[in-house]
Amino acid sequence: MNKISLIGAGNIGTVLAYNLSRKQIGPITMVDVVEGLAKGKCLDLSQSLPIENLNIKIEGTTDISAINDSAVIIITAGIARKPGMSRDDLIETNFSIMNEIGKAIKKFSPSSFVICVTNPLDAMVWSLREISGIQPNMISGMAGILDSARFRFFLSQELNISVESVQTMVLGGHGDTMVPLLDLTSVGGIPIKKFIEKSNIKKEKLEQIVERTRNGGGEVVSLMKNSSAFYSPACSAVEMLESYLYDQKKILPCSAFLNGEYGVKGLFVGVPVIIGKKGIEKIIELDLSNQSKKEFQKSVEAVEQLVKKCKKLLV
Ligand code: TXD
Repeated sequence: MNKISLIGAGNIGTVLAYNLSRKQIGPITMVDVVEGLAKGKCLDLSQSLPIENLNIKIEGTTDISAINDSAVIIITAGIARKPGMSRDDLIETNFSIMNEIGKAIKKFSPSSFVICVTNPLDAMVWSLREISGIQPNMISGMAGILDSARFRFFLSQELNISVESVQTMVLGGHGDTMVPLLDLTSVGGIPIKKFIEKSNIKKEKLEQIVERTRNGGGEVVSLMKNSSAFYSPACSAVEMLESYLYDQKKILPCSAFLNGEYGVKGLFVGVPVIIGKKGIEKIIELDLSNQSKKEFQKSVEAVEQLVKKCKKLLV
């Protein structure tokens, strides 16, 4: 059975559990340290099943050993940003949580495909792999799908075209230095540069959309005050889970372990990957423009600084 474990029963974990329960992919186990939180949410969610003639086992607990033998583990455990906080401000608290969870994965579910969502994303997924010992192809961070979706949404709004017709790829670290690739942005298969040439959109407007994408998370936090985004992150993590469990071999922008690709060694950074039944089956190396190469390198350096902090925190 495709047992799915969700570590973290907060905003994103809750949406994940609801989304996955409707798809009836496999039994769901939700774990949270707050007494009664996962248990209560899973009891409530289970009671929604008869209404929609759904039949899936959903259990909540505070006992991390319940993740045993999971097919997929999605980690959202950790603190989220408050207004004025950067993702980097979360590093100490969330590293200690990744330390605890990484040890549990190593002990109870070492063969799972692990999807990390917790911020600062690229440093947290690096820490999880270091501590859990999971093979690099079986662990990834969710960020690029979300950032690309934000870009697609903003551009579709500007052009008054369906989001389904807007494609793009956002690479690099999940932070202010992320790299929306305009060279890979197309609308109905037409390169966005053609839209600029025909004055359907001004270059300056496109650059504003790039900046709005970079600040996409912060914009939501500033509106909601006490929480960060959760619907779009949850849906993004589900796309990674389904590509793995159903061997869909989708090309997705995910934080993946680079071992020389893009000139990077030993870091998790957002790049295009193929996800199938063997996990991260391939890392796709793009020929980046000189401008994108510079931006990507700057983003890698930002990730490197955070990982240096995590290396100091490793016991
Ligand atoms: O694109 C992305 N990757 C980001 C990720 C998009 C949005 C949010 N991003 C980050 O995800 C955010 O900055 C946080 O670090 C995580 C989770 O966000 P969420 O909004 O779900 O946070 P909540 O609502 O605070 O939920 C976190 C839960 C909460 O219930 C805690 O009690 C629980 O995590 N928690 C734990 N569960 C299990 N085990 C441990 N050790 C633990 N510690 C806290």
